[in-house]
Amino acid sequence: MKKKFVILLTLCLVVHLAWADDGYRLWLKYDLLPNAALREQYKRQINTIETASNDPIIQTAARELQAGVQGLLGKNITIHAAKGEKSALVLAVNPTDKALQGLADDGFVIVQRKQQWLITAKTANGVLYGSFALLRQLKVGEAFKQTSYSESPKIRLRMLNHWDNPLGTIERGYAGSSLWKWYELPEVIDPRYIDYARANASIGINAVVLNNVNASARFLTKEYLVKVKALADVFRPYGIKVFLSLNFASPKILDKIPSSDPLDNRVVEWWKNKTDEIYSIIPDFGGYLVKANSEGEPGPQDYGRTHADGANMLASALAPHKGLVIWRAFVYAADPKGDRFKEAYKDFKPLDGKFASNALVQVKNGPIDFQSREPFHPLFGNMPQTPLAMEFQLTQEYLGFSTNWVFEAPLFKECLESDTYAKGKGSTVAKVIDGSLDNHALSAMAGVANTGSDRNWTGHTMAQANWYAFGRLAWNYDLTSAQIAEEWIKQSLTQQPQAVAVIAELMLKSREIYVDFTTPLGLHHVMGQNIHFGAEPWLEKSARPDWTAIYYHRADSVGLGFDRTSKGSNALSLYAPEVQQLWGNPQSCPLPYLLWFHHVPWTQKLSTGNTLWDEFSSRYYKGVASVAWMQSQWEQTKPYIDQAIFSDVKGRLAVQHREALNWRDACVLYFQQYAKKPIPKPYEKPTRTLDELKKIVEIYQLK
Ligand code: GCW
Repeated sequence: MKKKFVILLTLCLVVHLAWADDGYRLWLKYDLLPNAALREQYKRQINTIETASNDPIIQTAARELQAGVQGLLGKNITIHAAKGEKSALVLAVNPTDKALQGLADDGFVIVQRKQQWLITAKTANGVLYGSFALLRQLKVGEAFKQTSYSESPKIRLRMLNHWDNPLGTIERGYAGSSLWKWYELPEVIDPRYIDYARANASIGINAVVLNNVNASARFLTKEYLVKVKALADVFRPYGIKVFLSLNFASPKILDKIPSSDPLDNRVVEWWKNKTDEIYSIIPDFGGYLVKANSEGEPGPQDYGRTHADGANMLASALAPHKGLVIWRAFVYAADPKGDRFKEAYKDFKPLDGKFASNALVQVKNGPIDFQSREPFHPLFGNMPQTPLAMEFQLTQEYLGFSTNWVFEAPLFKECLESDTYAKGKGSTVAKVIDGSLDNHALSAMAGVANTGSDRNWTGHTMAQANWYAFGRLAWNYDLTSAQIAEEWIKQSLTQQPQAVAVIAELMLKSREIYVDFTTPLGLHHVMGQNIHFGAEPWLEKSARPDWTAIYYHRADSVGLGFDRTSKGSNALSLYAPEVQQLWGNPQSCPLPYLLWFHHVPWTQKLSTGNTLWDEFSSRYYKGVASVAWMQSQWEQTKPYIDQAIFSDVKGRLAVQHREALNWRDACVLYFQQYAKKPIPKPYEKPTRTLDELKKIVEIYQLK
């Protein structure tokens, strides 16, 4: 009896282990393709992998294809030198190939010709991306319909920004600690570094900034540079360049130079020597990312110099090595009477045209700070002489950390598709970023990484899709959110059509649901002061006025919202006239942006037919109900999803529901004090009091 029980238990465990999926493999699962017909078709077509090149990147591509084909098709295949055999998958770099004309260096062509598959590109990187594209096609279970298929990335530098600190913590990281084990490096190479590189390469990411923009000067010491080199060596065969964030006061901190003034020769010399040293260790080092004169970080303004002075000093140290300086525009002076919305514009607009040719200015998608919805940043379209890089945040600082399910592709696309009207209709933010609007050769899109040491990389399994979506959109921002969601689901979770449809719908609605139960109608920055997932609309005092909630929502007995028209801060005037027209009139301003630009009376009738108060408070109730809907929809996927992932997401949805209720009750009760109106029918008044909710927030804030 005992023995039988043990056998049964062991069996259960084996079955469980074989079935359990911990999310580690992301979208790179090479399990046998369920579609047998397709499998047989590809099996006939692919016998060997041929490559004439010893280039490490081509070798990476060949090995990845080998692993992929073996797993997906269940067929052993070998890699060997080019022989021109039938049914070979041939990898070739051929810059003069006519088929590649007009494609970017990283672009590729996949051709089926004379019973061969050819992946051709101008560079080894292109071949790598082509190989991953072929694998993607296999993984999603589709055959190539065309005999010739090509892609070319729209953005040159597709980069992740890690906000990782030397001691292993991550600023705004919700998926464990840093992936980089600084203490063990350079001697110990965690195999996870390789899987990280594979994941990035598979979606076209070709650059990473390893450390936090609130940078420790320590990263520039010899001791750390050899650690950075070890990572650069791992990433190089995956086509990924390494960058570092720097502390602008490094000359002072590290070598006691009495100043860090960018126009002081000792400082110029210091950066030149340091940069030369870095390149002697890492010859293909990418360059520097800089947060300066922002939130207490040092910078050129400490010496009465401009951001351009600072950037150009570094740019000239980097230029002989073809390195880049990426200078962040996230700056805002603490002015109680001002409007933070306008700060970056005020500092940077006058500097347009003053940056060196190897400098880019990196701008967050919106003017405040990665809120669940922001209008596009007014610098886009207003600095035509400067290549502007986009900064999106993948880590969900203001989107519910890793307990809320928010698919960010719609948020990214909303910004990229916004029209700046800088050169007339169609001057989208995407065209500013990709350099096509103003003819810039440099272009970059950065995502603040959401990765960490959690086994599934991103804490919430669904947040893997944000990493994936970022890479895919940086490569091709014309992909739709629906396409990206479907690709990701089919590669990561399931190919069962009904489950794919259910999950895709959840993903596509998730961001709007989050907006509804947190900050509807353009409300913004009313989250908890330290821990940014809870509501704290009553926050009146902080170290700076623009870190409070009341600075932004401006609730009073008349109404709600920040007047940024000419009667208010006039931030609207920073945009082109067409944009001003779109957002400037409270009667016609699209509801998602209403409270960003207008102080609207509680009693004003909106386009929905409801008054502001009724619409606003109803959104919170609808948002909570939508989370309950997400929970019930998720149940439907149970038969088709790995059980470990199913249960984990189910648990996180339950947490999201609890948090949504907290947001709803806190905001509805708080703002009701100003609106002095009843909760609209058919909704019930919250059963908790405002004081009770304040207590909950206090507990979360660890006050
Ligand atoms: O949103 C704020 C974050 C800070 C961050 C800063 C920035 C790295 O709360 O944690 O610091 O933005 O982007 O520099």
